Amino acid sequence: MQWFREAKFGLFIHWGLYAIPAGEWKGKPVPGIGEWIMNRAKIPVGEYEQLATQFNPVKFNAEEWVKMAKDAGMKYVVITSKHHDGFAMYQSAVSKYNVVDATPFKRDVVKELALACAKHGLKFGVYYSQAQDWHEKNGAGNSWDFGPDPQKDFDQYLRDKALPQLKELMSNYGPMCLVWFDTPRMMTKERSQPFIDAIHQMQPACLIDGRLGASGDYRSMGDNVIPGTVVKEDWEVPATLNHTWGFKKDDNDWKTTPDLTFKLVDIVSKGGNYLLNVGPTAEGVIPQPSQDNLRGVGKWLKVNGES
Ligand code: FUL
Repeated sequence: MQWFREAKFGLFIHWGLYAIPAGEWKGKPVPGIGEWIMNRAKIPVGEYEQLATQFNPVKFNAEEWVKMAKDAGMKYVVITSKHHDGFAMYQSAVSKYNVVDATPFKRDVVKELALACAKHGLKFGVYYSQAQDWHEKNGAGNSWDFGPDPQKDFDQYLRDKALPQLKELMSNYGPMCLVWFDTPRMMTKERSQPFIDAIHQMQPACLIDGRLGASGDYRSMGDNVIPGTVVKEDWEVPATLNHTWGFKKDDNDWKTTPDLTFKLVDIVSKGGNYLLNVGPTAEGVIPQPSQDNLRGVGKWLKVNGES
């Protein structure tokens, strides 16, 4: 836990195919958070997966992202290796539905970011949606194509996709500081245990967040929720800079540098970590206001001798 307790401030990155529609489907805005567009608009798998053929973020530059995180005073980076839409942002032998095999881009985003973090001295971790996988007939969450969850062979999905993909992530990307699991629907203690075992066996130093399904190494607060009092355990607040995690072109309601700085100090003074999210565009660019506001926090930290 030592590094986590000292880190205090991290960069969360929600990036995937949902950055292409950016909150709009067939000319209509879709309400809600951007990375949920497939679910909110009930987009059939066959249609949604076509987005992969358009994913070509030519402006993606992992080093620039990592440098920005450093400028902000952040100490760790966590990227969506697979969100609920089921699309892997790394090369996976388990499923061809991934950024290297299914897109014209053909570059392993997780690898590039892991290397850039190692080069610049930041810790690196991955988000992995272990339960919801709207691309798979037995994954949780996609009722519009595959019917209600209780009728699915959820264990088949866990066995054949989620666990093997987690093992790939543990094997091929160097030291992971943490795995950020999420929305533990149907994740009983028994179903969570193989994930814990794999991580403990393959990377004993890797932390597990609080949303796997069994108790993790620290507590994950609700999205954007800062507790009012001191919390006894180690904890982290995942939060957005606007109102979405994945990029939405219409969401420009950015939190300001003073607001973010206040929240950081509030969280750190109560003993927690702040994991602040950016949603890069389909071209691979972190929206400029996000960059500016985060760098503003870094400047404050420097002036006040904290970074
Ligand atoms: C939520 C997810 O459903 C959101 O899409 C996002 O990833 C957030 C951090 O966690 O519960």
